[in-house]
Amino acid sequence: MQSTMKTDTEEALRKHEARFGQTAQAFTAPARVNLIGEHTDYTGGLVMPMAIDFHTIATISPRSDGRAVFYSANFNEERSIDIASLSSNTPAGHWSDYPAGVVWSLRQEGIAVGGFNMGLSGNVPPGAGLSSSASIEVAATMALLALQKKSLPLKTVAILCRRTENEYVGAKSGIMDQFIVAGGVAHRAMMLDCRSLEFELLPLPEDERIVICNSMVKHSHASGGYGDRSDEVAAGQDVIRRERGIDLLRDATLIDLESCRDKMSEASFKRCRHIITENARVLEARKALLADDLVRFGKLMFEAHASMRDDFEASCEEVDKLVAIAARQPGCLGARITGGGFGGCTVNLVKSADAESFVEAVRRAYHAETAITADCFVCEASDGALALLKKGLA
Ligand code: GAF
Repeated sequence: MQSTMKTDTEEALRKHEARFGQTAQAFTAPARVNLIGEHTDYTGGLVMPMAIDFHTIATISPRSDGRAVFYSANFNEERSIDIASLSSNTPAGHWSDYPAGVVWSLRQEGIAVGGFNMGLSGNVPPGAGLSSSASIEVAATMALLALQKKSLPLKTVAILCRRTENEYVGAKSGIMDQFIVAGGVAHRAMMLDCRSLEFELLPLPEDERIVICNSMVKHSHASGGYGDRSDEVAAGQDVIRRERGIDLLRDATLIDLESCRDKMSEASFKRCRHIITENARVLEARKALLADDLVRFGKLMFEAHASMRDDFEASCEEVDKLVAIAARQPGCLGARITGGGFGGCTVNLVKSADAESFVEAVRRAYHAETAITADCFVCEASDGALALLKKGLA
């Protein structure tokens, strides 16, 4: 979809000029898919996402009245905010909370932002578990930094966008999405250590493709199960810290967890078991990728799905159906739910030669079972916002 990025950017710049009567600069951020390592990021664990070829475009031009005016082409809606009055308790439960939260978060970082007009547009499906919110946050950050003639390193960009999400929007997410959307590299997956923020770029296989299937069941992180799960994990982690002196679940074993079983709820026990086994799967998946053992990698994806479904209880009937359908298709090596859960997408590892027929077969079978038409795409690992900017493609 990168081929549409240039035309979409030109269109976004034209619309900005028509709406605000000013020429603008444009900045782009991709979406992401997580290959393996779900709900491990906010416990300082391991994840393996890649940036993908969907995009959000933020166009920006200055204004002199100290106001932030946001226009969403997707919603055809405008919102105007007095920048001086922004505080962490002003979110409105609206799409504009994400870019407004970035202005607030930049201020926490010591970067004061003057008035501006910002246009937002893009093709990241919202509520699908592909990080539409991180994509908006990172695109808005790049635009606002450019307006202030500043740049920040990857870690700082990711941290300030996560702060937007946690402290302004009010979603308890980890740092994976913001990090990969800002720091992704074309043709590579990234294994990110969410404790140290050190990362390793990993080659993707040549004979297999990553296919995303959208169950079309929408989720929201600011409400619902995500927050409950993170509370259940935190409660379990507190017990392990107290009882075993182990700070983070990534350093705990299943034996450590078992020894604390009667001191935590059954829910916390199962959530922690998912996190401990999932961190181990990420390490195994890295080894498999480096050894070009995609059969092993796919098996780990199926196991990760079962753990999200049974221990983390963050899947749903439709997504489970998508995974089961995928598993029956020729050339499918692995399939699992991706992202926060409770709906959204599956990520599938499919032999290149079977990828197109896989898409058709999954759509057909899913529709037959649920009467829902799934969006399915064969996707590419893309550059993150910083690499796009560096290459002059933002
Ligand atoms: C969402 C969150 F935003 C991420 O931080 C991560 O926790 C993910 O769900 C689950 O792995 O995308």
